[in-house]
Amino acid sequence: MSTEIPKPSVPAPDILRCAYAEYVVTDLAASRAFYVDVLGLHVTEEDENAVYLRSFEEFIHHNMVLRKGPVAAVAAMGFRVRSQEEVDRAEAYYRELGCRTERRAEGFVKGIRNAVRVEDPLGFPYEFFYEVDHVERLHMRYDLYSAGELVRLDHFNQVTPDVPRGRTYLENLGFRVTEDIQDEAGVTYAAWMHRKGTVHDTALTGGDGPRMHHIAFSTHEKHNIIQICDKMGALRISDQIERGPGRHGVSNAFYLYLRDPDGHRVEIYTQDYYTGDPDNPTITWDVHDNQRRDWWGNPVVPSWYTDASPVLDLDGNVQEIVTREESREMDVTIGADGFSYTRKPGDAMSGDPGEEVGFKMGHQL
Ligand code: XXG
Ligand code: FE2
Repeated sequence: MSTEIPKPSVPAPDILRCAYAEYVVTDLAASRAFYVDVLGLHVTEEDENAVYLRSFEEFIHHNMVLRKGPVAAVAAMGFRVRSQEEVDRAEAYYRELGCRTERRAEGFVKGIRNAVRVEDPLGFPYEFFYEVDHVERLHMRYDLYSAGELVRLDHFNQVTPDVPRGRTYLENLGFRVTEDIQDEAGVTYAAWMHRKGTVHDTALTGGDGPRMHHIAFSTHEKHNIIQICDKMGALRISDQIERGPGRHGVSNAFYLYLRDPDGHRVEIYTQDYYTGDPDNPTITWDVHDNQRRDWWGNPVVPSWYTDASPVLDLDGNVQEIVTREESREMDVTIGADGFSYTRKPGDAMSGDPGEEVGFKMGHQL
């Protein structure tokens, strides 16, 4: 078991939100075609090495950078902080944690200056920034609005072997947990945590890591997600639809997971709930509740549990992956047929509609 991450004596930086991610892609033209032509993200700027993309309602330079490189990976997960002083705080905070940090006045990517990047204690490349170019916010450019429009960056999702360890680290950094998945023995399989008052800015998924599970963009409505499915069907790229569409249990959001040309996973997500009050209640789901990840009870495909993108260190090398020691959600929940209910008959709360289903399914097995 890995050691606990201490709480630094200096204050944590005031993080506003997850703001952008830098993805390394092996075929820039193919990735551009996916994110721009299929998903409709808007190009702020591009050159032969990189494409800078933003969502419909964004006013900062970008939410995603696609950078051409030899190995498909994630180079940075960017968080916007409240002021430039908060970038200094982030630097001091991670230095006290003993993490490698790098400050660049000119920024690491176009449109952002005076940023700090760190190799965080879980092995993820976090960036903290405030100074950023403002660009046209397209929110009322209905002349550009597509039927599957991606309107905001919503969250990141990170794979890490020891979820409670990561949770404590992120709580010390100022994140608040909104939901988690546990079993009867107290093993935590996943946790969702936020800064911006939604269900999450990032989530921890238990597994071999550090790896990036997905980046998620939101749409205004559920029908926008259905349109993305229809469009991908019409383009004959339905094999890039990995999971969904569906309704999540955790977060209550409507969702769809896609795989980009390099296999990086992107989630399309809409209509979770407000969590900004300090006493927002945390929801704990039983790992055996088969509606926790899909409210309609549809099974999660194995690739969703096993696949994720490598992350890079500050030199651009792939971070070494540490194996999860605790039990894996896929092993405790998916039967050979992929449809088995693992909640024991009678385990559901009385009055829970799942009780009857769990009972019936239990008899079928
Ligand atoms: O954003 C999310 C997710 O982390 O991608 C997955 C919200 C909920 C879920 S889950 O599959 O647990 O319903
Ligand atoms: Fe997600």
